[in-house]
Amino acid sequence: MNLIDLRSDTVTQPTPEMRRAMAQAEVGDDVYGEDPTINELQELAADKLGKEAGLLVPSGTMGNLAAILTHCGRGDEVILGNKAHTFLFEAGGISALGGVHSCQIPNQPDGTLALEDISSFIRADDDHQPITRLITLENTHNRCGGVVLTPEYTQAVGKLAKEHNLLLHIDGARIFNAAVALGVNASVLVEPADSITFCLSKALCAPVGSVLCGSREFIRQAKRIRKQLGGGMRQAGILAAAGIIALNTMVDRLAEDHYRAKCLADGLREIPGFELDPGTPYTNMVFFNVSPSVPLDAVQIAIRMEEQGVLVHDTGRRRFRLVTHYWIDDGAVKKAVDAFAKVITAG
Ligand code: TLP
Repeated sequence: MNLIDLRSDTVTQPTPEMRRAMAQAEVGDDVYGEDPTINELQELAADKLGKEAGLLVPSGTMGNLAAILTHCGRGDEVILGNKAHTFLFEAGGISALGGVHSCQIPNQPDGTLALEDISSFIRADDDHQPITRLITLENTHNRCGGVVLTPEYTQAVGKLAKEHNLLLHIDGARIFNAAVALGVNASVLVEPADSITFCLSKALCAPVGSVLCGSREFIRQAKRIRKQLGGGMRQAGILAAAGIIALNTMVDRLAEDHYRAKCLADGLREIPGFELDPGTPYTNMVFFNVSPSVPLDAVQIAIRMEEQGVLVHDTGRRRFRLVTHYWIDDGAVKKAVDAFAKVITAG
């Protein structure tokens, strides 16, 4: 039985075109900067994001970590949201490995950090306090429901950062989902940022990899940090080959994932006891709660869904996140909704 996997867009498999390109990729030793396919990908990525240079890293987590460790020294502070992926799901790497102090401020439901909150948490020049160095945003914002940050908001944060001599990093793991949802170029969304990480291995379907982009000087420094973290890869052009296909062919089609997320949400809304988050979905994620009237909790529902051939991710005792992606077609959406209805009716 072919499983329908709605746990994340990280589960996407490379397309046949990617597998062919990977088999034929010209490669070299990238620690010497000699892998032509990686060099091509890095230039393409930087170009798409309007930055001077790019650096292939094995994961989004390493991209964020390398960026923050490049921007901040030990004891410096980064302002980030209390629902930021870097705060919640990156194993505390910035503090464990970089000695970077995090100042978490509340994420608003729309994924933003209130400008007045950011301002009020910028430290005074005082020996008792860490030095505020960096602000980090996330676009799309995963735990806030896959919501999109607008160019206007990001510009406002960039302006605030400049006024206080701070740097701005964007965790843009799904920046192309945001760009497609807003109908703008991704470069517009990251223009005020000093650095940005985006992932090839999520909705863009490449098997491995993220790219960190920024100025040439920033990337030169980040490359050394990547080496320290053990992320200097060798003939990884095999991976970059898939990344090039991802950037060239998989971005515009993200609109299909967003459409299918809407269809999925419309179907789930009809199931008694399913309470969809207001506004969901914004991009490719559907978030909902299961009301106390349903006798099963989220783990029990997930187990029964797996028996029906559908993998789903519980993000709380009565909460789910479902993610659409390239390998979820219209039929899969229908089967998933039918399976949920069956599981809930059977109790
Ligand atoms: N997110 C994963 C899980 O870790 C939660 C997912 O399934 O969504 N930034 C954001 C906004 C992310 O959502 C993720 C992955 C990352 C960074 C980290 O990327 P990887 O998994 O490549 O380290």
